[in-house]
Amino acid sequence: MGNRTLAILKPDCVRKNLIGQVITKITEAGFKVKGMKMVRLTNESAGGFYEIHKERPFFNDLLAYMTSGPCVPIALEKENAVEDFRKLIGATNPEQAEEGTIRKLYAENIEQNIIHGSDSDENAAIEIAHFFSRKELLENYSD
Ligand code: FUP
Repeated sequence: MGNRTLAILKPDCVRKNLIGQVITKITEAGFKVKGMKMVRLTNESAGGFYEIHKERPFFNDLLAYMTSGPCVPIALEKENAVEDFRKLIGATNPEQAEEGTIRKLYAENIEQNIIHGSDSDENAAIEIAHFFSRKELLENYSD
């Protein structure tokens, strides 16, 4: 069971000025912030991050959206981080997300869905490394 996950507060979260509310939800759910920065993704960086979706019909739109403004990647720590965080954010499509989840509360639609959460421990490690150097994290993580 892993204890790390990567969140990204996506460009619509930043545009709607919801950074504070969403981080409050995350920390109230028991996650500790271990790394955080505001970045404007390039096409190359967003394309690498969503490499798995590159053959999907929504890929170009997804890249246009993810590069449309700054976003906030956050490295998080908690026991059972990946699964607990996916529960907290809710289904990819906010219409299908459970009441009280971050996407149900704040997301517009399946594309502009406010927040990302890693879907496995393996991907959490890869995604955290996409945004944070080992040195940046070494000082912040307890293990
Ligand atoms: P999630 O793991 O919940 O972020 O969802 P996915 O990895 O399946 O999808 C990644 C992102 O692609 C979503 F957050 C939004 C976008 N997407 C679409 O725009 N349309 C789709 O049909 C599916 C995903």
